[in-house]
Amino acid sequence: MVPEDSIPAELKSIRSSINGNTRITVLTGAGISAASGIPTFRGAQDSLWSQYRPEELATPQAFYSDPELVWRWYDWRRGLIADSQFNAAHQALADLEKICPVVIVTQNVDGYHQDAGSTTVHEFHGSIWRVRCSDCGHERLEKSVPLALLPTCAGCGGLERPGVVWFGEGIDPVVMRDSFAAAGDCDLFLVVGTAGAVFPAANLVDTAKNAGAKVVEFNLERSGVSHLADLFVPGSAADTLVDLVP
Ligand code: BJW
Ligand code: ZN
Repeated sequence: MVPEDSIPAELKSIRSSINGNTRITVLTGAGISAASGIPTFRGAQDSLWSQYRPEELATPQAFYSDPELVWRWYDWRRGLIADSQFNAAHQALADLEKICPVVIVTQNVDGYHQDAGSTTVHEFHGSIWRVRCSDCGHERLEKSVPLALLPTCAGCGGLERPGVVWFGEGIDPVVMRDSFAAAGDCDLFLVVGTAGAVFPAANLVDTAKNAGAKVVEFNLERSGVSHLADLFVPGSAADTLVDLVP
């Protein structure tokens, strides 16, 4: 939280306009969990992908050519997420829900929005806590860390994979439909901690903008979708998002 007199006037004005009838949709990305100590994908120093090339890890091709490498990466990330927790930015979004309807579309797989108490969360890129059989498609929740390498399906013995969406894979059609519906039917659209570089998630911002929503972005730096924002709020989301809550 920043001192009241240093909150931008435009942000204060949006805050005071929020009431029980305001419909808010939020798109979040890795930056919202950065203050929890979870590395972002494309950030500078501690980016996950400054250590690993994305195409080595987050594609079906990578998984089928070296499932152990990919599982080790996911197991490492599951450990980081399990050892940390949601932060003030996730909390602020959960708090907003006490005032008005809030739909969260998250590209993150960590589950922190639900942990913070948000009730309507569309996991656009899946969840790191689900595993899915790559042969029969059976999905289950698996919270244990570390996982035995390599996990196999109790039903058919097939190799299990993380329940996430990799490059070249489609978004779950129901999640896709509900997310775009929420973007196209809101008064205020918040974009929090995403580089806006991965599609179709980034298209949610265009959808909201074209439907007439006010778009407010919270990020350390400008992103691929900043040109669509009516207001850009610089800084860590854990510090700035709380200033939006009435
Ligand atoms: C802070 C902060 C702080 C830091 N406070 N801010 C159109 C054009 C071009 C290409 C495509 C296109 N449509 C589709 C594509 C291809 C592709 C794509 O987008 N490629 C791009 C690289 C160009 N998309 C796909 O392949 C998608 N699938 C698809 O389109 O399928 C079509 C199809 C249809 C039917 C059948 C079959 C196929 C799928 C994309 C899946 C992405 N998956 C990943 C991995 C998920 C699982 C996992 O977590 O391991 O999703 S990749 C990775 O990127 C992850 C993230 O969710 C996603 C977005 O990253 P995000 O959240 O933006 O993080 P960063 O690190 O990039 O940015 C962090 C931001 O936070 C920065 O801006 C910082 O400044 C900021 N920040 N600290 C506030 N404290
Ligand atoms: Zn199976």
